[in-house]
Amino acid sequence: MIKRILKKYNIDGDLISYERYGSGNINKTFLAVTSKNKYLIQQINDKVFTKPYKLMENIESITDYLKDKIDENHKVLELIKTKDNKCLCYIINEEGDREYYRIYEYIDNTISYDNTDDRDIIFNTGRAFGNFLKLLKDYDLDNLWETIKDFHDTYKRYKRLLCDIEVDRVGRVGEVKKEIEFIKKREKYCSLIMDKLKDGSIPYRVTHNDTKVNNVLMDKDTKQYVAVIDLDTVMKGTMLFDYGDGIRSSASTVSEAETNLDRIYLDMDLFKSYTDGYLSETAKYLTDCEVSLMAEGVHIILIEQCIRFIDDYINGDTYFRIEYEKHNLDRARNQMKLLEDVENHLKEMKEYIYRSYRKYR
Ligand code: ADP
Ligand code: GN1
Ligand code: MG
Repeated sequence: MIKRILKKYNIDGDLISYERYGSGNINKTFLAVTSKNKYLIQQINDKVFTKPYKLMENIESITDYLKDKIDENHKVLELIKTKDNKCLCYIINEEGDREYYRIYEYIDNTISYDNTDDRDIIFNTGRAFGNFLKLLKDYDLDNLWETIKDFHDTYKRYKRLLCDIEVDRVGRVGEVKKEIEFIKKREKYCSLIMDKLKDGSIPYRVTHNDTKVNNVLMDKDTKQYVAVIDLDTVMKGTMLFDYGDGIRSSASTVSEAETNLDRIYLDMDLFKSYTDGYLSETAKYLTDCEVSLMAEGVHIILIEQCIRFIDDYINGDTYFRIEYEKHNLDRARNQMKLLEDVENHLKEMKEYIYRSYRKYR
């Protein structure tokens, strides 16, 4: 299969080996080694990204734009073209369905972390996503397709969860009553940020929308960031969710895979490092209202993540890749524990955000 795909692309050398790669929850990723180079092959999850050609138009346009802006120490994802000069190909699988594939140049000597307690790495992760926002600040917002509709509309996701609870498609609702109550208690927060976007209190920007710590490639030796990756969700949005999701995944004491709830906390040192990294790149461009809501960005993206994992569990695991039956339930419980700890630190977080903002603006 990998050979069939490679044949369609302008590839250097002959295939020597390939293996599944990375720990992304959505796409299927392979590292292929040829006699001359290394390539990152991805099967696009077309249940999640239902318009793969439009998705690739976004990525092509964003990467072209960034190439002219990036400094010599950093890299932009490099798409490999097919023999007929496209960024995407498909093959027909044994069931007669299309499978969509793209290929990136493999960025060597890098690593992506699912979790780390190294403050320098987290500072640099914040810088990477902050720099990404900064480089795209003049990019035309309306030049991007919406690759997943209402991706960070937390309230719509909440309403969808309520519907899915009613339907109880696979009979799991009875098992997660406690978790559902936990989420329902937080309904009032769900629409806060979208309302501010819609009434113009905060600006739409070109945002990454999936600022997980493992969506940055770090240099293995220097701990500097090399490239921001996973550009499938780059769309018009708010920086509050980019910052929030960055803290959610970078400043937890453990990864999303942790099932021992006693080990899950917000690490305030990592929180400070990420915040400093992010604001060192962005403080000069943010509005007062955005800065005033950054802690809420963390709070609300965590509520959203709890909603998404529980909803997927209730629906029979149709969205996130799972490795075992209760994986989504465990992920939801992990995020709930982190959310409670964030709620206990909101005041302290806000104070630090302002301190860091004053330092960098
Ligand atoms: P997903 O959408 O499934 O999260 P990603 O695009 O994030 O997929 O890729 C999964 C993993 O593959 C990343 O976390 C990273 O470790 C690795 N990766 C992705 N692109 C590259 C690349 N161009 N060079 C090196 N590693 C990469
Ligand atoms: C997915 O693709 P990946 O693993 O970087 C998801 C994010 C979630 C994250 C939770 C397109 O990210 O939104 O926050 O899992 N990406 C998409 O781990 O839904
Ligand atoms: Mg990813």
